[in-house]
Amino acid sequence: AAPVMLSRFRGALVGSVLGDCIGGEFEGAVDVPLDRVLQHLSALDDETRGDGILQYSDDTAMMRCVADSLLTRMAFDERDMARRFAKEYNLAPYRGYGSGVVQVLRKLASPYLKDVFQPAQAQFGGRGSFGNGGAMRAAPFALAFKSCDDVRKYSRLGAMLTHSCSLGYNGAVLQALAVHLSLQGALAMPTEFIDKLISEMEEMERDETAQFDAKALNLSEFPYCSRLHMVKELMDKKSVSIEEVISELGNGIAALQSVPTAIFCVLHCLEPREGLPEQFGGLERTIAFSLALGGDTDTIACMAGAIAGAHYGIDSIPQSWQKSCEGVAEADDLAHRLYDLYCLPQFEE
Ligand code: F2R
Ligand code: MG
Ligand code: MG
Repeated sequence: AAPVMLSRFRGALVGSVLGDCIGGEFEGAVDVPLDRVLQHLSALDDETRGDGILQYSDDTAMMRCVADSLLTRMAFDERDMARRFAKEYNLAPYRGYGSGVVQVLRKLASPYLKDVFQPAQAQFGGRGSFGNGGAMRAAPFALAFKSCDDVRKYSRLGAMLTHSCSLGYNGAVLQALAVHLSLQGALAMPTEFIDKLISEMEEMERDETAQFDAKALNLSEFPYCSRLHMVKELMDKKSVSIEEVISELGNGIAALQSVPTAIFCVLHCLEPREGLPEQFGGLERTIAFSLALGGDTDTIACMAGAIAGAHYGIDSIPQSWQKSCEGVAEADDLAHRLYDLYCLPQFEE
């Protein structure tokens, strides 16, 4: 089973980078006709465009910091991870970071900072960020840890370095668990997969802070569970329009409006879909569908790409797509090293 698992690890991180690079073209767009998406994707086959032409953004920059930190420290080390985020931002501030999170990243650079979770807690008048920045970089937690308990615990803490609102860090846990389950082959049974995620979020949203945040933001009592129930309803429908996905699940920069959406993109594209080329495999369909939603396309495609990549494996990703995106070789290397770490006995529960 080792080669299959390694292929899934590689698929997860390379899929995440591809989603970010390819999805960047439409980030913030309101109406994205499917024709434009397909045109953008077929241009990736044009060999005259040169290697690595599509640049990665903050999604990949921060995902690499998470993976590098877990690999170097062989554990979750909040100070090391925070330092890497700050250093990366300082080196390449032009990667399209969220407008709020940059304040956290600047504070994290201070050598005098005692509590690395404090800058995130000061965001948005003390309410913390509910953006999807914790979720977009969560995939390495799913690869590094064997048990669901550890994936849950460390993806939550890793997100809290920048996102202290429960909507922000719970979105990161949901994304990490989705990748983790997908690595285990759970997408072979889509209904069980979504049911498992619903029961995980039920547990998390019962928490007092989660209940408080949901109320303060005028949301339903169990916001992630409600969205995941909607994912399940949409999964059961024969045909689902782009408009329906946007209105029911969202396509925005908030974790609540993008993590369940990314999960839906993967589930919806497990089968061939009208309007998407017949020759497309599942991962290509997932990326194409994510882009057609518009809104936060780099991040939705990045998260969907990680979940789908973990399911289909590295061989499902066209070489031309891999060649077109910056940072693919580095992501592949990180995936190999995380796989080696995952196989170490001391990394077991
Ligand atoms: N920032 C972007 N895209 C915008 C434009 C980039 C463009 N490519 C360019 O520069 O040309 N994308 C990236 O940001 C998202 C991840 O953001 P993150 O890390 O969560 O940042 P932040 O600042 O914490 O939150 C994002 C925004 O959400 C709103 N928000 C969050 N919490 C809030 C709260 N409690 N109250 C009110 N608003 C809150 C704010 O508008 C934040 O700025 C990804 O899409 C990544 O790709
Ligand atoms: Mg981005
Ligand atoms: Mg984005």
